[in-house]
Amino acid sequence: MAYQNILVTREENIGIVTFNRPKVLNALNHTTMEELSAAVDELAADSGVRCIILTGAGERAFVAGADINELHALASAGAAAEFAAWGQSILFKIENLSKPVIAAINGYALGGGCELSMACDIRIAADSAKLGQPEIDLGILPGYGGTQRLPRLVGEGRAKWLILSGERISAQEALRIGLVDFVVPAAELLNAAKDLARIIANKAPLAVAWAKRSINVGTETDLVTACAYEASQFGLVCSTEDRVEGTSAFLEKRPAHFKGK
Ligand code: CO8
Repeated sequence: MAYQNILVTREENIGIVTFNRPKVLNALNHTTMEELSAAVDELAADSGVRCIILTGAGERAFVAGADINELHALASAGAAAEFAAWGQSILFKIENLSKPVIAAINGYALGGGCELSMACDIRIAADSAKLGQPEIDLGILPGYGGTQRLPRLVGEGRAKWLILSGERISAQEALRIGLVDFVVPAAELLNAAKDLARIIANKAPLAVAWAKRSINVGTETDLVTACAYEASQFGLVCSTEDRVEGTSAFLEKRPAHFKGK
């Protein structure tokens, strides 16, 4: 598919999606969301891709939010609710993808941009990045899962602080409260994301996919049920050729060659 608002590239076994509307700080309009959804499908179906990075073009923004022109033009409560639910379904697709997704936050990650990063598995931020949920300043509230994922990540009080005040925080503050996982110098961001993606991409793909699923399912349920689910996934992963390869390689003191089988 030809994309207008994003770039989709591949490096070794890593897929990179770059939001590419730098003039509007990579704001997410309807077309960009449609393209993001298509790119995720494309990279999911590509067996050569084992890990995905999302980032923004230019030095200023990862994604500065949903496109406010489109929010301004929303005609009815029903249309707005539907628009939000549709966007949420794309973020769920990222969250539930069998391949890990890393957000490389190179600048502003505001509103829908912060929400998008929270649907990713791991967030690495440039030291110059700014994050926040400033929807309150527009007379609205987060609609791409921010009221739900933010408290799960940083706790209810901090989520209420950020969502009710609209305050934008530094990458260091985001690290302190657990909104991002790593902060690196801006010039090193993409390489840091690629280094991590490469490490993950060379692990056993089914073990990676099912470990991700076990964490996702488990963190949304009680501990006993979650551990039972983990045991079922452990059983499943032990039926793979990669389990035989990984354990044999260790015992034979050689590198493992995983096939995703
Ligand atoms: N939408 C559309 N255009 C934008 C956006 C945006 N979110 N953000 C920036 N732009 C545009 C600006 O209008 C400006 O355009 P122009 O050059 O034509 O005037 C250009 O990008 C550059 O921006 P600024 O001149 O404002 O740059 P500054 O450095 O002065 O400020 C900021 C940078 C602080 C990032 C500022 O642009 C800003 O506050 N942007 C808006 C951030 C925001 O409020 N984001 C949340 C949007 S709401 C949202 O994401 C809801 C998600 C859920 C929706 C669910 C239903 C669809």
